[in-house]
Amino acid sequence: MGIFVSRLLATLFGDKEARILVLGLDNAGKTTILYRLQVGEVVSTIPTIGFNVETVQYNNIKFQVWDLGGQTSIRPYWRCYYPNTQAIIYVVDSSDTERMSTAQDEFHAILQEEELKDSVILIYANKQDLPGALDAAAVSEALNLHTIKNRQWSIFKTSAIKGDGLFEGLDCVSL
Ligand SMILES: Nc1nc2c(ncn2[C@@H]2O[C@H](COP(=O)(O)OP(=O)(O)OP(=O)(O)O)[C@@H](O)[C@H]2O)c(=O)[nH]1
Ligand SMILES: [Mg+2]
Repeated sequence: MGIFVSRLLATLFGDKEARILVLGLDNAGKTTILYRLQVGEVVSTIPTIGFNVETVQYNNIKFQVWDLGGQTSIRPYWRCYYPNTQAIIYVVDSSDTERMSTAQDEFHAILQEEELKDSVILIYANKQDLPGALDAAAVSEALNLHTIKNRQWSIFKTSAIKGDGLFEGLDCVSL
């Protein structure tokens, strides 16, 4: 279909699109979340080197969801994906209490990024199904969310394995 025709259809039928980046430390559950959102199933994952991108249709909006690898050596490449991002989903492994301060550092570095200053911030306190997982209040405290000023943000309790809480965040991304 020609680009003109597809734009015309988009205008007529209100076909909105939003670009979402899924960020967070390695092993947080980002890729599992992406495929839970897209195919509704738990897929087996390997650590992501680079990215995965999929389109998720929800609430009449097409979300282009980018899942980036979270290993230390590839975090510097996250910024290549920042332009034109409507929302960040920052995924935390709520059971990984040892790395909460690293998760906090990386999160606040993202908040400082000029290119992301207008992006909606969603925090997914993931792996709520695991014993010992911190609840949303404890993850909020560990990430110092109370220090965020002048930004729209929300935290959600999620379990990518059970499929809990994942779509609630997308409700917050209105265009
Ligand atoms: N129990 C539990 N395990 C989860 C959950 N989400 C993801 N996992 C598991 O955590 C491991 C890592 O998940 P991934 O989705 O590959 O993690 P990632 O954030 O994409 O990691 P990188 O690609 O290395 O950045 C896998 O074994 C998942 O099955 C969850 O909600 N609960
Ligand atoms: Mg991954």
